[in-house]
Amino acid sequence: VELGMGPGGLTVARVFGPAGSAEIYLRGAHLSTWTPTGGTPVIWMSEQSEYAPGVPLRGGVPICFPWFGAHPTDATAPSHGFARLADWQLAEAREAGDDVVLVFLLTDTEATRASAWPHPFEARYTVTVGATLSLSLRVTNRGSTKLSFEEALHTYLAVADIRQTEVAGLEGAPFTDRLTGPRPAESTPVRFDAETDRIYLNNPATTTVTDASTGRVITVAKQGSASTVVWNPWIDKAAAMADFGDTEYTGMVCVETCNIRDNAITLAPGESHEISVSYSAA
Ligand code: TA6
Repeated sequence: VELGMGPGGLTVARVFGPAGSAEIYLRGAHLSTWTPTGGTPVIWMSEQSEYAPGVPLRGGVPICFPWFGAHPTDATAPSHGFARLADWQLAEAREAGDDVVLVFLLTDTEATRASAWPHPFEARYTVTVGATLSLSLRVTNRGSTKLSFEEALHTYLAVADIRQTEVAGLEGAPFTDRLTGPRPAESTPVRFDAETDRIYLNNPATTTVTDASTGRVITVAKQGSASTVVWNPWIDKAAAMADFGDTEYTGMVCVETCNIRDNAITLAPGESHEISVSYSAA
């Protein structure tokens, strides 16, 4: 593991393990790339991503915490919470067999307490880089009152052609489409031919992302997560984002491991909760 200076002057931890390599920016503990040794990148990053203070990276694994989407009451609060804009501390970096394990920490600050979310907390994010990529976020309530929050590992997965990609594992589960509202369960895997923004609640399922154009299957296995979001911005929304190339939507799909909305987490003082997910590509 080496710490270096990345674009925009951001500090980045570069991991070169025997079984896989990765880069994680301390800003947001934001993993931007993971490549199994001998394989091709599994995590997608936009060529247009900004690397400036106050602007989240576009791609990789944004940590959405302590709210998902717009803040419920404060329109000036950042989309998807403050964690992905905060500077996390790299507390540990060690080898474990063929894997490299990194631990990042974030605790409440004057700014977060003054912001739309005045709660003492500790967040511990463990990244295990190897032939698979494992991510685990453990949040502890450091306050004296109960603490409720939303969380998401908002992962951008790389595909060769979204039009030949399907996400399986959610068949039979009802969902809410952010564009058209509650929808009945479908019996077939999710396929993409337009902007897709689906929230599946109360659903612990492992999903697979199959890109028929290359035959690659990415497995997304999660624990401690009751919600899954599947998102592709498609043409118009991609064109509307300055940090998203107009044709880049064809090369990515977000499969997000979350606890949001009805699945938000509530912790008693001193209590912790862990959400984790592992990715493997074959
Ligand atoms: O996870 C899907 C979503 O909520 C979309 O609605 C879209 O807003 C996306 O997240 C990206 O959000 P961001 O704030 O990172 O641009």
